Amino acid sequence: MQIIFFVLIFAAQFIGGCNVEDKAKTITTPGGTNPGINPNGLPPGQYFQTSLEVPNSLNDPLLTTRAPWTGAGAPFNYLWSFEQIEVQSLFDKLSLPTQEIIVATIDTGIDKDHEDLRGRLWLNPIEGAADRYSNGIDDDGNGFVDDFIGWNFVANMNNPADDNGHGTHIAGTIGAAGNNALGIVGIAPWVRIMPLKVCSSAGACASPDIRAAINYAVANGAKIINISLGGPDTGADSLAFDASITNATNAGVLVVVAAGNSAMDAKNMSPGNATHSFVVAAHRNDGVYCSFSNYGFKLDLAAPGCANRDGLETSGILSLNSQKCGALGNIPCSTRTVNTGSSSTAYALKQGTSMAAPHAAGLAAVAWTASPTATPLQIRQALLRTSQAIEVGKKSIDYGVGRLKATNLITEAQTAPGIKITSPRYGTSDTTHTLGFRIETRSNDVHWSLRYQVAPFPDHVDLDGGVVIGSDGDVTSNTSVDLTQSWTPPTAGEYLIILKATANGETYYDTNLVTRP
Ligand SMILES: [Ca+2]
Ligand SMILES: [Ca+2]
Ligand SMILES: [Ca+2]
Repeated sequence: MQIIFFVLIFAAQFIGGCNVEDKAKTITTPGGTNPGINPNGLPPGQYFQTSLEVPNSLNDPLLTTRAPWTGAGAPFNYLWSFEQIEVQSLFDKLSLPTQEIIVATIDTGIDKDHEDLRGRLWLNPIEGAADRYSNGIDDDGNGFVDDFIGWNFVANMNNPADDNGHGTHIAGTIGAAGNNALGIVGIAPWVRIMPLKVCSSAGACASPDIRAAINYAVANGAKIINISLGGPDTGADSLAFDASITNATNAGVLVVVAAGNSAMDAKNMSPGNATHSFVVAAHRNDGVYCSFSNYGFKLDLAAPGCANRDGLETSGILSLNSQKCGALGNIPCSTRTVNTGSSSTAYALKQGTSMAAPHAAGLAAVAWTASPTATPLQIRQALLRTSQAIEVGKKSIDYGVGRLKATNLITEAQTAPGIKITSPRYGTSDTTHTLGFRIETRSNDVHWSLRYQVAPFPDHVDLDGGVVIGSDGDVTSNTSVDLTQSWTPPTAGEYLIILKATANGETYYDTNLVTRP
């Protein structure tokens, strides 16, 4: 089996890095010995609070502080990204669904004892029992022994300790506790985080581990998976990711993937280039795209990922810092970089598309809170529709459909149909293409059309322009259909395919790119 190593795609030191190594690694079968959670450590109850609510007020101190930019010249608050996506105004309009929303973070693990994550972790309903989380028995028969809060696929144990810091940062952006008078607030602070560790302390992540983690998340109830890592497209391995992420989507899970920090076309980065990956680029606090962010029409949208307004290079995304080192997370870190200007080592600034993706994953959780029965394609469309277009009606090569915003998310989550071009894979080259697409209607009929625009493309492509490939009558309300359209591009070249759908006077789009040799 070919083993591909991915690297985390966050901080500046990895820009242009994305090294692929093909050295072999032994993947052991889950199960067997369990060197993980110390039975004398915190009991499961410490990770789980039964009383949940959407916080209507927020007393988290870092929400409004401007340190280390205190003084008259302080240009913006620490949590500028939380402010920019305008999610807090929705909190008092939401009530929690009867089934909790679980967000899996496929990353470097988590600092399970972090003060601002206390009570926020997913707890396996069977393995989490006091007499089951450390008994060495796979009580729920899911193939993982004592997996009470997630899994460590690197060390094959039940302790997904974060010996890097990246995963804890991402978990905090999605779901740090709100209104607890500590630290920050996550975008959806009522979700459960399911930490799945696939990356080493050095940030190397093996693709079979990532796919195993995707499968774990789907099998154990996650609704959203955040993947802030990637590597170059490598053919068969990328096809395997395509299958895993399609399976996740068909199982009702939205997979959000960072676009990558290599300033190259995101279509070359796997697993972001998988058909159903929701691909997130990064923009700064002044709205301009981050210079390292990958680009291209595979992008879905852009979200906060860096900041350098007024030359403040330290003004990245503020979130949680893992204070644990060592494979078991049992060694306090004394030297981990903290750049917040605070004496606390519990919080840190990081920048990258890795930090942008969890903003979208968090808003997906908000959308699902507003519409618990929505499908992943409907949630995807809701996020696209409520984003702030760079040019109205156009898709941008640097931002996708625009900047992530929560403004109309509740309405969109409840009304947007799911529409998605499902085949062929992005960038496929062929003389004739069979274009597959899915339409999942809500309470209104959907009328669809397929069109193309031919390269060279402008930086902002008109989604209403182009040449009609086909269109048809209405897809009736409350149905899901998979349709195909055979199409031969007129000449050699690159084509942007646009699926346009109208429902109740509103317009929705999806795009794909194919070539004719
Ligand atoms: Ca188990
Ligand atoms: Ca057990
Ligand atoms: Ca907090």
